[in-house]
Amino acid sequence: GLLRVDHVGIAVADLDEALAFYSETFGMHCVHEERNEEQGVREAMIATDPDGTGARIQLLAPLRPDSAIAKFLDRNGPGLQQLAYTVKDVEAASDALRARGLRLLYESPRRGTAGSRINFVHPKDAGGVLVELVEPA
Ligand code: V0V
Repeated sequence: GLLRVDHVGIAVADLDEALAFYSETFGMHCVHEERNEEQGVREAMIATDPDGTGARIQLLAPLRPDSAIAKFLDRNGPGLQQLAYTVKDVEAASDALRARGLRLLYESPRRGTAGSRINFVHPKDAGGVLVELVEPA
């Protein structure tokens, strides 16, 4: 099952500009940053609390024009792109949702932030929300 909200993902055109905005405007700070070539993103996890153990926001900037984030930005402009839940076992959670008739985007999990394993529910099967399942490393 779903354990908690892991993070909320926001599509941005420029990661450095977005980091500066969140820092200067909301006093949030970066707790993790990486490039994920497979997903075509540069991403940063930002938090309100010093150690980043509370709710986190994932800023997502495209690395390539054919990436999911680039396509989202073209269609919608910047904004909320995904809602991610922590799960204990991403395969088990994916199978349970498949059994309920939902489409998972990947047959087997892919690599997500900080060595996590991830999969996604198609937004058309989840009330218009791109739901991500995250099994932390
Ligand atoms: C598309 N749609 C969305 C959506 N993206 N609805 C809600 N939220 C979104 N983010 C709608 C779109 O408007 C269409 O609605 C419909 O879904 C199907 O669109 P499509 O043309 O078939 O599909 P695409 O090409 O827009 O792709 C959508 C999907 C794609 C979700 C399939 O974005 C994808 O593969 N996402 C998973 C990977 C991802 O998002 N990677 C970046 C984050 P109408 O017009 O038909 O009504 S990487 C990440 O999160 C990491 C590394 C991490 O967390 O660790």
